[in-house]
Amino acid sequence: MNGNQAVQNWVAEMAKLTKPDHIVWLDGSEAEKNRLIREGVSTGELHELDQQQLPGCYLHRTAVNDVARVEQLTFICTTQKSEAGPTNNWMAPAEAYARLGKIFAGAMQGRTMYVVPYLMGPPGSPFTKVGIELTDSIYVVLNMRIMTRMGKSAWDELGDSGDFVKGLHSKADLNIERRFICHFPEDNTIWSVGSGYGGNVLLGKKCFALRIASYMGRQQGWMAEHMLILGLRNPKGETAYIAAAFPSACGKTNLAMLVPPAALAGYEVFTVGDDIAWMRIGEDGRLWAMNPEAGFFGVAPGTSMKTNPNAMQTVQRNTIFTNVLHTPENTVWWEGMGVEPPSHGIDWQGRPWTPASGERGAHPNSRFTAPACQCPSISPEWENPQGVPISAIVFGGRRAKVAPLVYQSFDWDHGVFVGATMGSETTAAAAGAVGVVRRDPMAMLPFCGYNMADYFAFWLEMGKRIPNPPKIFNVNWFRTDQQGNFIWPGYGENLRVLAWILARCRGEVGAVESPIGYLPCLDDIDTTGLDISQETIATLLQVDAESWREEVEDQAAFFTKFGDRLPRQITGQYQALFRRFAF
Ligand code: OXD
Ligand code: MN
Repeated sequence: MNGNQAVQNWVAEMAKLTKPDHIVWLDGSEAEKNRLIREGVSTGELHELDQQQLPGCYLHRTAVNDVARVEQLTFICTTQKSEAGPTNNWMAPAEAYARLGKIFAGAMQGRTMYVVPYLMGPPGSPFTKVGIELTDSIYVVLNMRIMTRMGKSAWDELGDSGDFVKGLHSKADLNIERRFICHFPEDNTIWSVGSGYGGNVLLGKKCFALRIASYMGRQQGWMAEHMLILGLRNPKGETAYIAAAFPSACGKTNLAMLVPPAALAGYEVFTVGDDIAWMRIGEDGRLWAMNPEAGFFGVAPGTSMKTNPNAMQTVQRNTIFTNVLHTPENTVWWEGMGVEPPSHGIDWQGRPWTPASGERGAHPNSRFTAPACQCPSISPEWENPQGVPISAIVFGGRRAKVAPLVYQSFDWDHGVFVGATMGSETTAAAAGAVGVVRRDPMAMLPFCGYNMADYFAFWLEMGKRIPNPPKIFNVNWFRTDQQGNFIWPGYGENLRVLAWILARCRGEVGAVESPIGYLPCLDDIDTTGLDISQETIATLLQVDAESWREEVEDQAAFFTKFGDRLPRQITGQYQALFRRFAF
């Protein structure tokens, strides 16, 4: 039990609602972890994997109807509907509390309520915020223990203060009809019920560190973004930091942990974060970024020694795997792991599986939860309380056509426009159709806690406030040929593009001006040791006016949603783009 009166009152109130049999206050100790693991294993919530091969690793399966974030059931509950904006689902706070209150009523009967205190950010940092999650799931507790700084350090940071984000979660009956993820940014509160899937229930992550934090950040003058943060050291020994926004399952984790190709000896990449960046203006007038998380909740399929050796090494111990294939050796396997599948196994739905079945062994959105400190490429600066200074902001999407490999915006305002017009082909990270282009401004469409028109305005305002702002770029690793094959090798080779980006930031290379921004000169992307023709590079950098016309029409249709609230600078950017293309 913690002596903080505000915490005690709130926990008592939530317990009165949910009626748990027991309340357990967590301190984050090893003994506590071991006890919870033993309990999770005894109830079947966790399966202990082979402890010789995978020490400290466990497997969990979610309900079959509960394998991804549910955007249609995710709500922003502000007093004014217009505050949530046209891209969020909205419910009035009173209605949401009443509706969810009915589902929460008695939902923890026969269960234990865990009081999980956690920090987003390292202790003692000006960026750091405190959250408390009340949950009836041991799986959630153990994941929160990896993804956040959980336990005593949070109680210490909070002291007597009432300034913490209040999260309430219950699996309830895992019924999709009674599943809601509601955010009350005016009350610093999150209520999530009826799900056991990470993105819906690890409340420090998407719910707090993006939706609630973006709302807080606008009020307090800092930014909460769906961005990885990496450091790149060049052969001269200079390290610069990049923050990059990509929609879910577009390779943020791979990029953050990039291994430089052998041909580019002397470069090194350092991982600061793979999903979320909180950014503030530093005293030196630059933008400084911090990763508020302490672990990675990465997509397993496609992760291999070839695509992401650092992630593979990170998940060899103390990792929770969710919805992957369970092998006869009591280890795990997933599609795209780069090793032969086992002759048989138990699939993500708990059913017997063989490769011949033609079914997937692991769910496409199956995950690993692993401590960031285990990552071989983790940056020595990743827990620096001041964060790291950002030289470049990079936006990117999954686009088979249209977007070139890389281009630079003309200035900050144009960069905001580039971010606001991002589009990407959908993936399995959210429930719904896969492979359809959807507009996803700054990769924040599912995560912005307020009206996105105001979010664009806030970005524009930040540009005025940052004396020495980062340069803004757009990348696309996913361009394909007529047959649908990727024409850029991606993965470690993406370093070649990052190197150009940082050379631009340092004013070391020129560029070609195009209607959409500055493109690299053909020779400025270093292709040493890469088997790629100059024609392919030229195709990758092509800006085809006809496809851009369609693209721009689609963007414009999306923006009509915002009506008069859309900042006039965005409309101005459109007009300028039209003029440059001479459409
Ligand atoms: C994630 C997501 O899990 O974006 O990071 O869905
Ligand atoms: Mn994400």
